[in-house]
Amino acid sequence: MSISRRVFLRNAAIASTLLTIKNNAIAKAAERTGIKDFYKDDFRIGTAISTSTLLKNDEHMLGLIAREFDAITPENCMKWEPIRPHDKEWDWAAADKFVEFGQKNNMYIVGHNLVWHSQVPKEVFQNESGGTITKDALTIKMQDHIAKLAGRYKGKIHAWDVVNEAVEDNGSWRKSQWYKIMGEDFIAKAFRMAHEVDPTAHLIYNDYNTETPVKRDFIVGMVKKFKKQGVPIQGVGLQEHLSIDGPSVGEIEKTILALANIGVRVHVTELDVDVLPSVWNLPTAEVSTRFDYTPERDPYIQGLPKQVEEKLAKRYEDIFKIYLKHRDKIDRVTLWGTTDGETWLNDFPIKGRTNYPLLFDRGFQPKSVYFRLLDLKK
Ligand code: 9MR
Repeated sequence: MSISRRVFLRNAAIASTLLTIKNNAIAKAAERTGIKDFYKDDFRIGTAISTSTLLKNDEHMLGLIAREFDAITPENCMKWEPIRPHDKEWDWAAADKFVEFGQKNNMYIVGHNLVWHSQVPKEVFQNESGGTITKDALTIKMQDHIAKLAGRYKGKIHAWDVVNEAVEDNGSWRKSQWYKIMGEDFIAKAFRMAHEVDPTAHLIYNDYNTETPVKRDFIVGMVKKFKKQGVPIQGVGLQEHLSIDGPSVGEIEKTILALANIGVRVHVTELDVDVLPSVWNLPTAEVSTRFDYTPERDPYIQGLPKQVEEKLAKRYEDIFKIYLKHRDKIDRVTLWGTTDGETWLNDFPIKGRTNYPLLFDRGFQPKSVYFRLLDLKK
């Protein structure tokens, strides 16, 4: 049994009694009851919370999250479609619970997200007769949305993913409805609006495949231009939906360095490591992509073989070594979910597979990868 696993088990058993013995060295070690505590001098460790966890008030999951993480992101409940299915219809239930939970546990609360091409009702882009809305009218809608959403949680949300995924993998603008109707300055406008509504929130541009050189260069160029124009952007989110085989940590490092170099903070916003056979060469997080299910594409239904588990642990270790090396540039490392049972990767890009991308297993127990990450901080 590794030292970290022993420390973990011992901590779970004796933390409560030892916490009172403040100056005792053993008590100090036992205070580190979750991975967040092991990394507290480096960066925050976060997770995404699902809508069902919030609405069901899933105490098992919420207890685990409170013990292990000190930053939270709503996996879906603040996106346009779920929170505002129709123009005048808002559903605040899950989002309010999310913010309350974060406040109660003193967490760094991330809002996700204000402007995205996905999970947005198509009527947002239509006028009353069903035609395409004008640029001015869409600008007003964007303003209204940001004012209501960021305004409701003003002073409570520490960071906003203001714009999500505006850039294609080939290093060009994504031709979203936002882009087509408002032009490329929809991004700068969204940041200015968010800053006006909540001047203390840290504002982030968030994207995936940021390790791809052409995409990285494009994003760096965009942010540099924004900074020059005084657009209030303070951070860039690297989603880090990675695979067990790639991309290389060298490319991840180049992105961290390039962003730090232009004066923005780096946030790892949606980390997970896909262990299943890859069925594509397409962007890893393009949510519209789907493939057919076949048994060969779902090889680990009965459990993850030891050697794959070891490979996963090693992959996480290599990735975290790079984050630690650049801890001065990184504010937060957020996992995209807590347990393997709830990951979006069980259904993407093929529905109904059994994936193992996170730190906790389907029974809510820490996996060997979790202990490997504690070992890095021994
Ligand atoms: O994890 C989210 C999943 O439950 C949703 O069905 C999906 C659809 O939009 O969005 C997932 O989260 C995405 C995140 O909001 C933005 N980056 C990519 C994430 C994975 O698709």
